[in-house]
Formats: sequence, C-alpha cells, structure tokens
Amino acid sequence: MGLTEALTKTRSRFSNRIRNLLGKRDPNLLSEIEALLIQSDIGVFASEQLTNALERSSPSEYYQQLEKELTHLLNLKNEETQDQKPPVVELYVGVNGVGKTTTIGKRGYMLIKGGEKVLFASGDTYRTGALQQLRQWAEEIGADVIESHYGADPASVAYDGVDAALARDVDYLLIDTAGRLHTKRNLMEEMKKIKRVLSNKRQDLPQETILVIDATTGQNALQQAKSFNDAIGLSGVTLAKLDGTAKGGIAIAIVKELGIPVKFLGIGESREDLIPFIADDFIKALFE
Ligand SMILES: Nc1nc2c(ncn2[C@@H]2O[C@H](COP(=O)(O)OP(=O)(O)OP(=O)(O)O)[C@@H](O)[C@H]2O)c(=O)[nH]1
Ligand SMILES: [Mg+2]
Repeated sequence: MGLTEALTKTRSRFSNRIRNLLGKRDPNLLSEIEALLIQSDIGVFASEQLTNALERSSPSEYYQQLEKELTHLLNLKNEETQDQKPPVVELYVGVNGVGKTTTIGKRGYMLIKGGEKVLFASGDTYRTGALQQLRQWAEEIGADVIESHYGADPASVAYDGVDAALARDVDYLLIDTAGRLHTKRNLMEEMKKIKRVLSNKRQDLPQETILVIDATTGQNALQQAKSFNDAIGLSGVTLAKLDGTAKGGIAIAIVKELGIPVKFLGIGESREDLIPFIADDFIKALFE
C-alpha cells in the first residue's frame, strides 16, 4: 500500500468536502472552511491560520492556496537531524495496542534494507507474548535481539541493550516498551527511568524518543502526544494505522499544535508498511 492509497478515507473526508464547499455560493464560506478544517483533525490553531491566509485570495484560488499554505506550514518544522554517534538508540513509547512493536519491526526492516546493523531490545517484560512478538519480527527481517526475560527490569534491559550494541558494533538499537503495566507503577515514571539509565550510560542516549500513536483515535492521539511530551520529552512521533482511517489530518495538528515532528507513518501490518513522513508528499496525497 502506498501513501496515496492509505490516505483515501482522510482525503475523501477532507479534500472532497472542501471541493463541495467551494462549489457552493456560501456567504460564510471562510468560516465554513474553518469549521471543516477543524473537523478534519488538523487542529484549531492550524485551521485558523489557514483560513486567515485564504482571506487574501479569491474563492477560485482557495483550493490551491490551501494546499500551498499547508505545505508551507508543515515544512517549517522539518529539521535535519545532526550526525549521530552509533549506536543510535531509538526508544519507542506509547499506550497499549497503538503499534509500537509492529513499528519497531518495520523500522528495523527499513534500516536493514539501507545496510544498517540492527539490534532489538524488549523493555516490555510484563508479557511473555511481547518478547515473543519482537523475537518473531527480528527473525523475519534479520535483526539481532538481546535476550530479556519475563519480569526483568525494563531499564536494565535497555542498559544491557546498549552494552550489546557496543560489543557487537551495531548501528541502531531499537527499544520496545510496555503500553500498560501490570503493577501500580506509573508508565511515565518507568519511561523516565529508562531514559535516565540510557543517558547515564552515555549522555547522548537515546538519540530518539518516539511516541507511537494510533491514527484512528484522532484527537485522543493528540492528547497522548501532549502528555508524553510533557512527561518525558519526545523527539518525534510515528503515526500508525493511517491506512483505513479518515483521521489522518492529526499529523498536521501534531506538528503545528505541539511542534513535534512526525517521523514515520504506519500504513499497514507488513514489514514494508512504514514510510518516512515527508510533508510535501503527505499534502500532495491529501489533495490528489
Ligand atoms: N492496519 C494497520 N495495523 C497496524 C499498524 N501498526 C500496527 N498495527 C496492528 O495493530 C495491532 C497492535 O500492534 P502492536 O505492534 O502489537 O502494538 P503495541 O503498541 O506494541 O501493543 P502493546 O505491546 O500491547 O502495548 C497489531 O494487530 C498490528 O498488526 C498499521 O500501520 N496499520
Ligand atoms: Mg508491543
């Protein structure tokens, strides 16, 4: 599945409805457009800004103008990552069932295809099934996985992961975490501890803290991004399950309202189904 196909529902909710709106001679056209933009999950802030930008054009130019402004708005946040010293440690966090483990599998595949050596570590030690799932992904794509055991301390698994990555000369260490704990321990506290242990190990670790969110949950996903960012600091977001949802506009709200870059899009369940987020492509697919 490609991006254009994955965005089918989002596009029909967004672009088609805007086109319909533009076809009508509505005296309140701009406020109708603003309402529609907000309903498309792209956020109040971005919607207002976009509508204001339209005021300078005539209605016949609105559609093109919207596409241009959206691209502009998203590109503002596209920053290049600096040279990272290996192993690059990517910590994946998020509430249960959003797609963390699957994202790691797909991301590993993306890296291995690019010639990188990849190691997985499972910080989800609360379920034996979680370890098994990550091991299966490692086997499928040819990544290494460090053994961690049911009940082990996730922070110590992360610590051992870095040691193993250094010893084996690995380029990328991808760390999976739990979405729900079986103890009363707070998920955020646990994530903080993992980050602390990593940065004590080497100051620049982890280079990436990536929140995985489920695109089908819309505004709820935005709220999760805000809470995780406030609690542990995020370097990026992966928007999983973009295929089959009409709520893909949430990608724009995350960048614009929270200022967090969207790094990857999950567009299916197989190993090929993770793509880098490129603002121009995303907007183009949305307006196609
Ligand atoms: N359609 C679709 N399904 C996805 C995508 N990413 C993950 N899934 C599915 O979502 C379900 C949950 O994925 P997991 O990777 O197990 O989620 P998790 O966040 O690791 O879950 P926990 O470990 O229980 O917290 C699985 O059935 C995945 O196949 C995606 O981009 N598209
Ligand atoms: Mg998992």
